[in-house]
Amino acid sequence: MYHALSKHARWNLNLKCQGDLHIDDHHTAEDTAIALGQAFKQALGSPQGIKRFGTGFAPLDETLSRAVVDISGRPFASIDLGLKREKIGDLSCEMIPHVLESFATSAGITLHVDVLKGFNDHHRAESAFKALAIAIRQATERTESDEIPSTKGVL
Ligand SMILES: [Mn+2]
Repeated sequence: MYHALSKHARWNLNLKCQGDLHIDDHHTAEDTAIALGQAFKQALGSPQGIKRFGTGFAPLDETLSRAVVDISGRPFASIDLGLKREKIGDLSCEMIPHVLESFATSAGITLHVDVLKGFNDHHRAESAFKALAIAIRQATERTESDEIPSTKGVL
């Protein structure tokens, strides 16, 4: 899913993790998301001249996901993926929204991700990350202006 995110957000991502999978997948999933959020924030730098808002819709066969992002400096996440299985591969489904929440919190962005329809949990998770990638790519696009995109002048 990180691969789908980085591919479609057009990031150059190289992620290495030494986790504690002998216990479970919680820290590996959560802490990579926190690190990714921090790296995103650092790579973006000043929000001067970015679009700030981004929306992404991604279908995967019967599934459709929507992600809406605001590079706001206000960490908030509302995630509804509606996953029903316990696991996808070796990853606990409960960790998938947790990854998105952790990423949003550490990146300091407002993020809403909803799977609008779909039956297959693998499709639901994958399309959610693709929708997020599209939304982030749009929000971080540069505009002609180098203004901070906020009426308050700060983000
Ligand atoms: Mn946790």
